[in-house]
Amino acid sequence: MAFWNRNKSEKEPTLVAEQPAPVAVPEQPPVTARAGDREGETWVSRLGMGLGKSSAKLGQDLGDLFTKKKLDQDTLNGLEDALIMADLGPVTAARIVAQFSEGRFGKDIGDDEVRAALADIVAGILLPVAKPLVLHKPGNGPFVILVCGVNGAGKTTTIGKLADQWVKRDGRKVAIAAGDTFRAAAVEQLKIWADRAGAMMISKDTGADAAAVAYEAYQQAKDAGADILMIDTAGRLHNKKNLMDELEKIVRVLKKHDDTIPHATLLVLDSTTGQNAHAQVETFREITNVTGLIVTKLDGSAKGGVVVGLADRFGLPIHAVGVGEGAADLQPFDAHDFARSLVGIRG
Ligand SMILES: Nc1nc2c(ncn2[C@@H]2O[C@H](COP(=O)(O)OP(=O)(O)O)[C@@H](O)[C@H]2O)c(=O)[nH]1
Ligand SMILES: [Mg+2]
Repeated sequence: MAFWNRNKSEKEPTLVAEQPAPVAVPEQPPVTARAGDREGETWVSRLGMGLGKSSAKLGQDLGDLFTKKKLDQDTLNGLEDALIMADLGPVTAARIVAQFSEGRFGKDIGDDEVRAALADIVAGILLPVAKPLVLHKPGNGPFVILVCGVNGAGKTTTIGKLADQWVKRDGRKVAIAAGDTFRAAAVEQLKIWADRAGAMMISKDTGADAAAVAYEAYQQAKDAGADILMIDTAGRLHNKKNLMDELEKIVRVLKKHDDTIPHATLLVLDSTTGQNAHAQVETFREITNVTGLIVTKLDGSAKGGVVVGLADRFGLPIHAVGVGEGAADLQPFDAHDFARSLVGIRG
């Protein structure tokens, strides 16, 4: 089956700069509503509105650069700067500019043609990674998904959205394990999502061993006949060693049940952290076998271009993107729509 798809009471160190992340689970749109059902609004337009922050700047820069004249080196340098400013990263920006100038250098080129050409090039980078998460039913146990990422990236929210969609849209039986055992509020937040989705929630007391939660959750999910088990984890560990130890232990104990577990390990990245997302991918790949990405907060990000750099550099599948806080705001990642939106092509 193809899935297209804080109340910070204490100060805790993270891998990235602290960012305000209210813990409150927002009001949901009606369960049957999808982003596309909102009046006159498709998820792409929602992405467009959000990416507006990224594309407004890039769009403006492109407009200033290309005023119907021959494509020269100065303009290409300006284009490279504009792409870097839009968070695509220097290596990817240089690659795009090189491809763009091919066959166009010294020729007259207008604004629309520039946007269309750039959208094509960006889509070409994104297409290979725009892959749905493919679920299967392994033997008699659930399909196990380990969800990792730094504090505030959107792990818990993403798990809630996935659960909601898989239960309500696909009729799957979903279990969720509260592997972020640091704070009661973290478990509570997950429970609200699980209850709303109609998913089974498996948790232990605050401070419990996350690996023990994961180990027992698998057995309980299996006994209950769950199709999917998602394991939430903490990203607020004190340093990389702690993070590594905890995730490794979770994976190790899961493998005692079955060597093929976890079947997927998703890294959740907050697009508003821009280039820092690269460091997060590197760190988590050292720690665990990341099989795919989910990029969140594209609805309000001025740094959506980072997605292009991530795709270009790591080639990891991007399964879905977060475009809001509601259950319907997790959407399949569409390479062409994203590319067009980024360079400011509407509709
Ligand atoms: N606008 C927006 N907010 C999001 C999105 N995903 C998560 N959030 C918010 O980001 C904050 C942190 O999310 P959370 O799931 O608690 O992060 P975690 O620490 O990784 O579990 C919460 O306020 C979420 O509502 C998204 O796609 N768009
Ligand atoms: Mg969380």
